[in-house]
Amino acid sequence: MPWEVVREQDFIAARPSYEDARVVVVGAPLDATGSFRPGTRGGPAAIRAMSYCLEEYSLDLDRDLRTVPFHDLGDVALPPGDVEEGLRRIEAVVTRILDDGKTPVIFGGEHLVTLPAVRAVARRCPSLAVVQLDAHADLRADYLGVALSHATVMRRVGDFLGRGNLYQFGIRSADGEEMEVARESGAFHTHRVLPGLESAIAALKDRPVYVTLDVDVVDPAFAPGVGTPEPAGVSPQEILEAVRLLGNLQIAGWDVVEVNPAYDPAGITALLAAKIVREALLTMSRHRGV
Ligand SMILES: [Mn+2]
Repeated sequence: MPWEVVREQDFIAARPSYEDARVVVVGAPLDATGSFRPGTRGGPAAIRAMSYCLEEYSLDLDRDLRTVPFHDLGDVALPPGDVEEGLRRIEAVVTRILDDGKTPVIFGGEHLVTLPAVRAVARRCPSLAVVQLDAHADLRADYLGVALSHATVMRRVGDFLGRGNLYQFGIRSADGEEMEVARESGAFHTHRVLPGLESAIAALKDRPVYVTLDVDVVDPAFAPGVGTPEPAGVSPQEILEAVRLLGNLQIAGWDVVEVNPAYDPAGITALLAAKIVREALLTMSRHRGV
């Protein structure tokens, strides 16, 4: 096998068969470059554990997750201490999922996991747009002299995809240099998510889209379990509405990153992430006619 994965508990309603799945969930528990407080390596397991708090049925979508053929592959085995090798392994696993004709949904892990995932998806979808829902611009050229970091990840994505293909929403933290770079983004909307997204939907609807959802876009009152909380974020209702809106697009890949169970004593951040994933799986599959 070109990959090595570690399997424990599945996300709720995942099917045992990889072969029959149209969508494949995989964990990427990277926890190496967080700039404030570590713990994201526990993110995928926490999201899976809290998924059992939810119904399979979505009242808002009137659809049941048990009707969606998706598989939970487990977590990519990442070698401690070697970030670049970890990124290579994530890219290899996502590439394999895509080569098998399936859509990847990635659980972080820190935000840097988006880089190899987008690389893999963009190879198959040259006209790819990336939608980022995040408190932070993540557009730094480097962080303390290091190019690969959760604080630089969207700059790196823009470097190879073209920054005009990057659509950013909910941003409420950046430095002056990042704001200069942000002008080159296809869209850069601060503080709120929905109004900007509604105005960008027309530009996005005819192209493949990769969604990267950093849970710190949600206010720390609702999502305290993140590496770098930022006050004054959006509500869970707003982010879930955004997820359902994005589900109308041609989704080529999706990630939910930065869940940090070390700072999530009640599990509410992982629970919100699990609900985001459920709604994403249901909306993606509706579009794909599954
Ligand atoms: Mn962030």
